[in-house]
Amino acid sequence: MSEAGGGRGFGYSVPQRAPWSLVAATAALCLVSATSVWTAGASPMSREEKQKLGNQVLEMFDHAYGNYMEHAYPADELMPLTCRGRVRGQEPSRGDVDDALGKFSLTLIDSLDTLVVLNKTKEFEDAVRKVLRDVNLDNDVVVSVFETNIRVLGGLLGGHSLAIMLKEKGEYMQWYNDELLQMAKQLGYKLLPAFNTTSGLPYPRINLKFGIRKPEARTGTETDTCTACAGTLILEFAALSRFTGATIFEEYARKALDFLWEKRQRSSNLVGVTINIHTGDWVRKDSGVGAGIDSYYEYLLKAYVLLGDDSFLERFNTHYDAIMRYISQPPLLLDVHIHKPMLNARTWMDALLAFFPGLQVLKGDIRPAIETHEMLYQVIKKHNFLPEAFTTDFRVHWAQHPLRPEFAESTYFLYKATGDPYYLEVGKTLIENLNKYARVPCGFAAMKDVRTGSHEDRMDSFFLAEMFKYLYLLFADKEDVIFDIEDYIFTTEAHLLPLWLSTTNQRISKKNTTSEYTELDDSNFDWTCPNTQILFPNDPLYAQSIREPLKNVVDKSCPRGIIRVREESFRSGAKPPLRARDFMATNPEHLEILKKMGAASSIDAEDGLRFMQEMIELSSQQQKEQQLPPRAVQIVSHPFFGRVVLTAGPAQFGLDLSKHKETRGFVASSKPYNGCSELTNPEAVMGKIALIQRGQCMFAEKARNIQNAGAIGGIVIDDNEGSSSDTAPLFQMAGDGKDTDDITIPMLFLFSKEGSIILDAIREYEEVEVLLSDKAKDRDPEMENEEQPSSENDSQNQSAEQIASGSQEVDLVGQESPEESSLNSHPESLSPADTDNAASISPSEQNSNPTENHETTSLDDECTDLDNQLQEQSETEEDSNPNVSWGKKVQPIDSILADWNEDIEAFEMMEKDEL
Ligand code: DMJ
Repeated sequence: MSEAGGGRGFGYSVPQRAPWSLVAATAALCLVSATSVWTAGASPMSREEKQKLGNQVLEMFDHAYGNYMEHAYPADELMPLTCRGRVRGQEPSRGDVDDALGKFSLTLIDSLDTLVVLNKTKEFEDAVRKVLRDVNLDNDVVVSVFETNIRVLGGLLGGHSLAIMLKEKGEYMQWYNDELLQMAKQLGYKLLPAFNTTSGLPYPRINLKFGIRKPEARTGTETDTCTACAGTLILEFAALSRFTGATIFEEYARKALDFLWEKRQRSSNLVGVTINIHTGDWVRKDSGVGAGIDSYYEYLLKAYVLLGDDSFLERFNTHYDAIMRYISQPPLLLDVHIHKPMLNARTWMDALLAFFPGLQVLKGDIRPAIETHEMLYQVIKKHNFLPEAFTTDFRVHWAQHPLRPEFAESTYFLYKATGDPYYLEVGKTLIENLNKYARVPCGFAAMKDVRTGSHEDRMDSFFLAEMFKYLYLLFADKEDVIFDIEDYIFTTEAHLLPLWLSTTNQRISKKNTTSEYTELDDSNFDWTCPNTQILFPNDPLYAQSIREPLKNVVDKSCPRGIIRVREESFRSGAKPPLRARDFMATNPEHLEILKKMGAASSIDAEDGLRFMQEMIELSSQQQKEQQLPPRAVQIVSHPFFGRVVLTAGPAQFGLDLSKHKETRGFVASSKPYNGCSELTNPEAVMGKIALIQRGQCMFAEKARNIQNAGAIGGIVIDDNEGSSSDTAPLFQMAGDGKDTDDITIPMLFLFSKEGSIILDAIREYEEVEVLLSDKAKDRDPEMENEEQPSSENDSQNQSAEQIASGSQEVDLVGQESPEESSLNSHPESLSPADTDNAASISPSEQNSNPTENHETTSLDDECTDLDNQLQEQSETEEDSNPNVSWGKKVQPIDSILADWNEDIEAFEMMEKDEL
C-alpha cells in the first residue's frame, strides 16, 4: 500500500502492521486532501518550468559531485575554493566539525542514494563499486558517533536499500550481494563500544580502529553528550537490526531513547541540550528544537512511523505538547529553560531549527509550520541564506551558512502538504541563490559570512545527501523518480529506509511505558490536520491566508523582545517588566524595580533572571558592535567572474568601505613585498590594488608606502603559512597610534590561505581584478551571459584543476626571498575583529546600506506601526476568528490571568522540585 503525497512523512506505506495512530493517519489525510485539491494564490507552475528547474538541480548536483569525484575523492570532503580534498590531519583542525571526517570517503557514501533519487543509476552503480573497493572503516581516527551514524551508517543503509530495489527491478546492480549491508554491519559493530556506559547513552566519540577503552583510542574521557547525539540512532540501528537479524543494534538505540525519556524534566516535559552520560544529569538546561536536540524529536516520530511502536508516538506527542506550549511563539521558536519554561533562554534562533516545519507537517500541524517557514523565508530573502543564528528581531547573530538543507527540506514537505505553488517559487529562489552566491568554479562553497557574501573552503557532505534530494523532489512528478519514494522514510540525513522494515525481524521486546503518558489536551492542536474538512477543500487559500499577516514580519520588526502571552496582558494596563535595553541607572523607578527583582515573588525573580541574562547579552552585543565587521575581497576577472569571495579583515584606518562605494582594480605585488619601505616598483602598483605581505612594520606604514606609490587600495596577506579564516578569528588592522587621517585608500587583510587563492590566480591568469567592499556585489550580468553551463563548467573545472595542481610558490614581481619573508615579526597593532561568531550588524554597517539605514532611522515609526498592526490584526482577526491572532490565542484578560496563575504555580512547583 502506498499513501498519497510522497515525501518524508507521507510517502510511507504501511504494510501489514500495527494500525496507524490518529496522528499519523490524519497527517496522511492532510496530504491526500492537499494534493488532490489545488490552491489559488501563487500561480501554478507549468510542468515545463518544473522540469526546467529539476534539470537545473541535476546540473548543480553534477557540478558539486563531479568536482568532488574529480578533485577530492577519496578524501572525505571537497574544499571548493582550493579545489582539493579535505584530509583530516593535513588541514588545520576546525575542532568538532572535523569529527565527521573518518577518512572513509564521507561525501561519496553520503551521496549514494541521492544518485538514485536523481535518476543517475549508472553513476550509482559505479559509486557503489568504488565504496566497496576503496573505503576502509578501520582507520585510526576519532569520529563523532552521531555523525558517523547519520551520514555513514545511514548512507550505507540508504545505498543498500536502493541497491536491492534496483536489483529486483532486473536491470541494474545484478551483481550486488548485500555488500553495502555487510559494511554497514561492520560499522555498526565498531560503534557499539560507545554504548558501554551505565546509562546506555553513547559516548560522543569513538576511535574507528581502537574503540573507546584502549589507551590508543585517544577518546572515552568525555562525560557529556548532546541529546540529539544520543537520541538520533534508532532509525539506522533498527534498520540495521532488521536488515541483518542482529537485534543488538536496535536494542542499544532503544535503551538510549528510554533513558532520555526517563530523564525528561517531569514538569515541563522538555529535555535539555546536553546530558551527562554517566549520571544522566542535564548539563545544559536550555531547551529548543534546533542545535543539540533537533533530531531527537524527529526520530521519536519517525521511529513510530518506521517501527510502528506506539510508545514512540506517545513520547513524541508529550514532547510536542510541551514544545507548542513553551518554545513555539509563532512564528518564532525560542529556547527556554527546562525548569522554568516560561523563561526564554536566548534571544536568538539557530538555523538547524528550520527542519521543524517539515516535522510539523509529518505530525499534521500545518499552521505553525507555515508560519515558521514564512518567517525563515523572509530572513533568507534578506540575507540570501539562513545565517547560522539570528536574533528575535532578525539581525544576524552568527553569520556563517554551511549550505544547510533544513529549509529546503521543510519547503518540500510544506509543498507536499499544501500543494501551494508558492513553495515551488521558494525552491526556485533557493536554487537561484545557490548558483548566484555559493557556486564557485570547483563546486559550491559554504558562506563564511552571509552579510559580506564571502566564502569558506568547505562543502559539507550533507549538501549532497540532502539539499539536492529535497530540491529535486520538490519539482519532480511521480514519473521523474524511478521508484516510489512513498515506500521509504527519510532519515535526518535524508537517507532512505524502506517501510517494509516495520514488519521484518521484529524480535525486540518493546518497553511497555504507556501508563507513563499523560492524557493530552487536544485543544493545543486546534489547527492541526484533523481540521482538513475546513482547510484545504473549502479554503484553497488557506496557506496563503496564514502567510499574509507575516508578510513583513522581518522587515518591520523592531529590536525588541518577543511577545509572550504573559506580556500581552501588560498591554491591557499592567506594567510590563523592565527590559535590559530600557534600563537607566539614573532612573529611580528602574532602581526600585531592580531591588524588587531580588526579592520574594517568583515572578519578580523570573524577571530578575531574565533581566540579568539580557544585560549580559546586551553588553556582549555592544562590545561586538564596536568592532568593525569583516569585509569582502571578490575576484571579478575571468574565470571567477565574482564567484569567489574571500573573507577579509578590515582596517581601523583608511577608506571605510562600509561608507563608500567599493574599490575595484587589478592587483599587483609591491616590491619589497613587505611594503615596509618606499616601493621600488611604483609603476607596477600605480592605479592598482597592491598586495603586501604581513610583518616587519606597522600596517599603517605599509599603507602609506603603497599609497605614495599610487596604489588605490591594499591587501595585506598573512605570512603565517596555512593560516585561514576557517580556523583563526579575523582581526582588524589597527593604526600606529598616530594620526592616520592621511591614509585615504582602503586596506584589507587576508589570511594566508585566502591570500594564496589570489596569488595562485595571478600565477595562472596574470591579470586578476578584485573588488574590495563591505559586501560581495552581484556578478557582472554581461559576464554572466557569457556562461554556458556545460562548456563553461569544463573550463571552470579545468582552471580550478590547474590552480589546484599549481605549487604554492608564486613567481611574483618583486616578491622577497623565502628567507626574507620567514622573518616573522609582527609589530603591527592588532585588535580583534568581528569573528566567526560574528555578532549583530554594527551601527556603521547598518548605515552603509540604504535599506538598513532606512530601517534604523525609521525604527520608532516602524515599531509603532508594528504595534498598531498587531493590535489591528488581533482586532480584525477577533472579528473573523475569535481564537487566533498571529498564531497566539487572543484571550480575555481573566483567562490570561488564570493562565498566568497556573504558570506561577507550575513555576513554583518546579522550583521546589528542581532547584
Ligand atoms: C545534517 O547532517 C543532518 O540533517 C543533521 O540532523 C543536522 N544537520 C545537518 C545539516 O545541517
